[in-house]
Amino acid sequence: MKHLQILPPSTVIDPLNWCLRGSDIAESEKRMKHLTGVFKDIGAFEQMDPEQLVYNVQAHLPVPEGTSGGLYFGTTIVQPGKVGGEYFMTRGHFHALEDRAEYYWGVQGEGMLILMNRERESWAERMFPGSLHYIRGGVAHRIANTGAAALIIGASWPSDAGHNYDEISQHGFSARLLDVADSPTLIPE
Ligand code: PAN
Ligand code: ZN
Repeated sequence: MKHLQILPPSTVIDPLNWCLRGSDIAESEKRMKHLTGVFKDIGAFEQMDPEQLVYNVQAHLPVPEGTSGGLYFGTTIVQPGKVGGEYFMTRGHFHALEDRAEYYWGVQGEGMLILMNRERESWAERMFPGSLHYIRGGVAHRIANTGAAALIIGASWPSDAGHNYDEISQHGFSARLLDVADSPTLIPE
């Protein structure tokens, strides 16, 4: 049917804010009320507005979840802010299939990609417009917004990677990114 046709793309990315429009797009948002247990300072967390938006994700999912050989693409926007001294950040996860890797890259704003391997060693990479990050399989990943404006990042991951959130929600990362004297610093748990 498509033979010799010239077609518009089924999905487009807005070059200004990297929002996706078109087909096969899933959207999710995480407000403070969805992030119980994520931040260290429970007292500060309880003072936050539960409706405060922390981050949202748009993902282009052109094949069913679990398809081997397929790829997904997503944009994550993390709002600026802190809970106590801890920057707004994503929940973070290992991939369910341990050897599945992922690319992240910085689009707008300033942030940090926080990584932890299976030996529970944690480190971080600075994110800024144009920064590129290859996340190996078996490495848990989350992003934190260390700037004053929204942090926008792009990501692409295999459609059979899956997400293992349980392990991070039970054991956390081995370090947290805190503002220490106006400087993002990894503090061991
Ligand atoms: C990203 C993340 C996204 C939100 O698309 O899913 O940044 O973070 P959490 O999923 O940890 O809440 C990705 O890493 N996909 O594999
Ligand atoms: Zn991932």
